[in-house]
Amino acid sequence: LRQAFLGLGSNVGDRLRNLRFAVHSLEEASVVVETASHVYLTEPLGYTSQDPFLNAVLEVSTELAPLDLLELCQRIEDRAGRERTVRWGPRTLDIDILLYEDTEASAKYLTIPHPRMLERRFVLEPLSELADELPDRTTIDRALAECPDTSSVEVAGTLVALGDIREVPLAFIGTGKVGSAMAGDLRERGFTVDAVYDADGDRCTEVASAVGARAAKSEADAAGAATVVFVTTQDSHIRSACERASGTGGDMLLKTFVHMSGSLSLESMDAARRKGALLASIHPVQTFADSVSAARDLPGSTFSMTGSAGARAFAMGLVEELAGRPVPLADEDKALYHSAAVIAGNLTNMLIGAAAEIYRGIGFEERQAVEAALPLARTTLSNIEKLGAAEALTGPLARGDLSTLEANLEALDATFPEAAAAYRAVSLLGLRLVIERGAVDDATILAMKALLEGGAGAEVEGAP
Ligand code: A4P
Ligand code: MG
Repeated sequence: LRQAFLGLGSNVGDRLRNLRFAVHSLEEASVVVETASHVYLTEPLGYTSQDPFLNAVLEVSTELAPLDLLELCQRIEDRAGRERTVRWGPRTLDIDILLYEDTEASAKYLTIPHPRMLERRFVLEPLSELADELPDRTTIDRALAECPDTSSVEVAGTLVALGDIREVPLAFIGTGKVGSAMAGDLRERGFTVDAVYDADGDRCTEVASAVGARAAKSEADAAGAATVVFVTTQDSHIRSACERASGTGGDMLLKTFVHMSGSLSLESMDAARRKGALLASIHPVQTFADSVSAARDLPGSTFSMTGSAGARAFAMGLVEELAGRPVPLADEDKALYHSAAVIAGNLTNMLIGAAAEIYRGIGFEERQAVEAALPLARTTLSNIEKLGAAEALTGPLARGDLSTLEANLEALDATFPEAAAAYRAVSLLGLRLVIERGAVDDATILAMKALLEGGAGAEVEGAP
């Protein structure tokens, strides 16, 4: 795949819609839009008695050769209804090839880099967000400093929406813990929550009045007037909710769909994407037992974000407004990302549960069992925080204590085989930490490994 930068411009009709039409049409043609700059409001250059432009720059990856890419861009311009009347005059959509790999070439129909880009602040400003240098190694910052153009070029918003992020009408489909917490929190921060929808009508009315929004009658009704549609249903309902929300009416080319699932990729909202909507997902790395704690814990959380190019700048802005810490994530890594959260959160819970069950089995009261297990878990966490996982490791594995290890396994095999299996599996993983600590000799590590791999009842010959 080849890397290129495209300059977009529009000053006729619904300018933002035209820029988004370009993004959508490029993606339909298998040009991958990797990143998008902010959208800039710019004073017309050249033929100046025309309306201000919106300009943006896209970084794309493509298999198309330069001339084929040019032809595609011109086809998209034509489909956007551009009429070539006045040179440098008004246009619904202009797509210029600014850079293509490190190419420097001039032919009859195509010059790369774009011949007039250095004289245009409306190209260089957005380009400077995405690229560092030109093929001749001049930095973009340098080109900007030397640019003779003094016309006004101002950030106007993102491809999601222009203007103040707080004035963008939002809708929430699904008002469970995270949806209602998110809607409530955004509303408190001065955002505009236009509508909420929940299949449970009472819940819908209740949350709607709590966040000062309209209680919508259907997914499509909720999405109707919104620019950004949060699909905050259970994961298993995201796909169908999204299909219903984008099924009827409304111009999807002006909407962005956002889900907050930790494990689903953006593909789950494909119904909206096919109609031209931008997609993003944001996911707080946090556990929520109820709505109240969700609202309290959202700010300050780390949020992973994935998104189609046009939606990323907006999603980032949103997380920052929530006082969260955004971490960009590749969409295809979503399942793996989620598995880490399950291991750190849920599996820890399950292991503490197993420990408490063992205590109970040997006569501890329920309360005594929990009181025994929790302080140990807490100290372990704070030691990991202070010393790192390897240095914080204690116990038979850390000491290379084969006989205790063997006694543990034998006792568990006889009374609680599931816990024995978990003990073996987690300890095998933990041998990395033992090796990292470097306090146990290789032979003992091998012997521990054999013991752990042995499974229930396996005979292990002493140390090798
Ligand atoms: N061409 C040569 N090299 C390229 C290239 N790297 N990318 C040829 C794209 N096209 C290239 O372009 C004319 C011919 O340039 C094409 O047929 C192609 O073979 P066009 O898009 O058909 O005509 P145009 O857009 O009217 O002319 P041009 O020269 O592309 O105009 P520009 O340079 O795009 O300027 N002010 C603000 N604030 N913002 C703007 O976006 N745009 C223009 C148009 C004027 N003022 C503006 C803006
Ligand atoms: Mg042009």
